Amino acid sequence: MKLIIINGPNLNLLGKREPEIYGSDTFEAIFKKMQTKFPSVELSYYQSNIEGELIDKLHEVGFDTDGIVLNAAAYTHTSVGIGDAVKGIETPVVEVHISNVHAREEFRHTSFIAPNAKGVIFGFGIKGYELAIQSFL
Ligand code: CA2
Repeated sequence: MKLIIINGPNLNLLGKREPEIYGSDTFEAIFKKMQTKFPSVELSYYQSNIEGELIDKLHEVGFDTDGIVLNAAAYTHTSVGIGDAVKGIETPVVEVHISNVHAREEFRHTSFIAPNAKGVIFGFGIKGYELAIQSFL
């Protein structure tokens, strides 16, 4: 099973700032733990702060990967382009958010991805990525 985790803007700062919301582990450390936890999964990881690069990556992997775990971060709430890309590809996408976006500001309650996602996981911290991987297994 081939899965990819795609993280959007500012998630490269995980473990470096705002640990009370996003935890204190870097994504590199989290990713290594997930590789150990799911040895049968060919797991890869991509992060970009640039909307178009995220869209290009969705197009690149969206026809020959078994599943995409997508935390588009702030673009979740703003990007028609990423929403359209998720709609346009074949690979199922599980949308993940570390925080409970529905317990935060109103603008975080909207997602351009959710209508075309297989499912959405939010509010379980970093565990949400593992839950998303499990949902594909
Ligand atoms: O809860 C999530 O996973 C979010 O996708 C995170 C986004 C936020 O805009 C979404 O509404 C919810 C923000 C990611 C910023 O990540 C940081 C990590 C550490 C330090 C600063 C920012």
